[in-house]
Amino acid sequence: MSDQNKGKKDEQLEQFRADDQGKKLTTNQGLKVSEDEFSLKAGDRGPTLLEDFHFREKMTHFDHERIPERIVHARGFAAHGEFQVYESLEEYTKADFLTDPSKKTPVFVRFSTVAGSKGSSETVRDARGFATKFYTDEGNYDLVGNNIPVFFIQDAIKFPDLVHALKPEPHNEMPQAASAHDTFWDFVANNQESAHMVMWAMSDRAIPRSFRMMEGFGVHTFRLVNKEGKSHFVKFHWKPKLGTHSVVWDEAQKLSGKDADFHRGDLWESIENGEYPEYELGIQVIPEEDEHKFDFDILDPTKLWPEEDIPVKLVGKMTLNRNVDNVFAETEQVAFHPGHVVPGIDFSNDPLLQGRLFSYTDTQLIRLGGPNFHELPINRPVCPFHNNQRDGYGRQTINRGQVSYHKNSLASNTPEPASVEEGGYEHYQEKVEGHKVRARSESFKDHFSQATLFWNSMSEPEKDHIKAAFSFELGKVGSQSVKQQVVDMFANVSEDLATTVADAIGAEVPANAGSSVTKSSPALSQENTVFSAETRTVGLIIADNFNGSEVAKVLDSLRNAGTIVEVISDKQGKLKGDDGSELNVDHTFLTSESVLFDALYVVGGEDVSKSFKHDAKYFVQEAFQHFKPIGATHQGVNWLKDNNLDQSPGVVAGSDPDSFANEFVEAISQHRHWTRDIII
Ligand code: HDD
Repeated sequence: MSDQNKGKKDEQLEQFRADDQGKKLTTNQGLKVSEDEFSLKAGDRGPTLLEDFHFREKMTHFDHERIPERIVHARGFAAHGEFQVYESLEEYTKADFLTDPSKKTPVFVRFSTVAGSKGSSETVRDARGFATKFYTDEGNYDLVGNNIPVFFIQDAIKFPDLVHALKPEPHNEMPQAASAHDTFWDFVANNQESAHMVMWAMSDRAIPRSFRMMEGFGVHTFRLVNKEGKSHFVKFHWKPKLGTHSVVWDEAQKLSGKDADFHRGDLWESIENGEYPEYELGIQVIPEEDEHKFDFDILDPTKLWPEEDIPVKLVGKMTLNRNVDNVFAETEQVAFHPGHVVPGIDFSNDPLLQGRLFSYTDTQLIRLGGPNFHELPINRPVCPFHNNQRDGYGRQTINRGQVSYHKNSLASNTPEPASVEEGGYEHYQEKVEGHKVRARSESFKDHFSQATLFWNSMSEPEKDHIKAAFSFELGKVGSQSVKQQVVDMFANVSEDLATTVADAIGAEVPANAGSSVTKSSPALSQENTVFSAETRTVGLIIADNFNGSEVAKVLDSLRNAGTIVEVISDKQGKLKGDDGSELNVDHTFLTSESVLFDALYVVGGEDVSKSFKHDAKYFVQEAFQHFKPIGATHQGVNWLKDNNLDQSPGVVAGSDPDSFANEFVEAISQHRHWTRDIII
């Protein structure tokens, strides 16, 4: 890691790092150990002795190595980085990290799936968590978001029900990390506020290509409060520099088997290679006085603010530039909480957010074993903290002095509260009145308009994917009644959607299917995202005796365009070109698969075996089915012709290395070629 990436947080973590390599083995008490293979026995064939403190310590520690996994978001992966605001946002907020453009604030970001267990696959259909801890000079600020801007429910009291329905069913603990089962869809049909988020969950957003290629959203409406005490409502966005891209469902399922670590591997490698993932922070702002000017309630977490109506202002950049040293110590023990705020950021009355403000500390108490989890290195703020909280399991701070209460005279009434001017947090003084009621606001009762807005915003391929996703998921549901209820529900979103899905799953379309909503929001379609060939992986299928000089030219162009080329052949070792040049084989047909690459470049070679041709054909056909760019030169061109693939969109065959490379890079940057004549 270069010095420029060392921030305050890194310096703090350094105090806790340990390197065991080259050291003598000791017990936890520091006693040097002379033997670590054999327990202490009465005779070399006799029973083990209780006296063996080394055995007992080693075994006891091992027996206690596991902690409860997160109830949701158990499967996650994280990285360190930094955030810098472009220009002072003092008009809206007094938060120090958002008003000082010279400040680099250390961050720790954990990405996750929601439903699966800690060891589950990463390319399942699910929302992704996108949780950011900003270690600011005024304390930790956590933006605990998802890659989908809305949520399934409107009130936190329903969260246990949602999660019980989504998780594997309790009688047989199946299916793992999947929503394609009866209880989830039964919940959906009977809790129709979920309609909008379900549309997102059935869309390509729920099968991202990479953590680096997905948006993040704070979901709720929050408040920004400036020095003068003026408040604005705000929604937070993360916009990935590489655009928002997805895999296709068949590919996602195959990836689950071929590489269950596909997303963490991608993040880890890109950081190790210095291709640091970047996201811009965006804010949408609504002045307090405009709260009621919209056709939805801005407190309702099942609603987004269309970007065309309320533009996203890009205000800063986050760069992830350092992998963790130890996944348990950092990624597993990090404790996020939407209630970790700093002066200048405040809450709204969104009833989902309000409930989250209770749940997160509560869950850390069981997961991390007591109230001192803030002392774990990854959770410590980079600014000092002082209060009268004491003791508890695993307490590390040695608080000196006689006094641990407020108010006091023995310590001159310290630690003392700070005034607002001194940086003391003051809750926004919103005027609130009302009867104590258990109720849903009338303004929260439209569950379908924005579900249709989302549908209307999709391109034709995106719509096809959504129809296929519903048909898959409901096709896995056993109860005919649940299937019918879901079709009835989504008939409120689109007749086209309901008709296609009903046909696929043997259900009836209700007579009054369809929606009168015609509005769309182009920003929601992935067709309007950023397209780039940067960091795309290209599998080069090649054999001995290839045309050395021409292939070298193409590889230079591909690398100059920022792609990562990996060599695939039928055996490991080195391949020789006709000019004596050499290529190292990275993968064989046995150890890799087309789903692991964004694009294929097929060169082949003279005299390849029948099995080479067979394996290469399988790779190419699968990549083709997944709409991926395929380039071919030399023998590869004939193989494409033999398989009738050469005339399709996104398939580039060529003989001149320069023009071929340009065309192929352009095809790679398009990500997928949906106009291919393929039935999904
Ligand atoms: Fe949550 C974890 C995001 C609603 C209760 N949530 C968790 C994580 C993310 C989110 C990203 C993982 C953090 C990490 O990586 O450690 N959750 C959301 C979003 C929500 C949301 C964007 C809706 C807008 N969550 C939500 C509700 C509740 C919870 C309504 C309960 C009232 N969430 C939890 C939790 C978790 C959690 C049980 C599990 C592990 C943890 O907190 O630390 O407390």
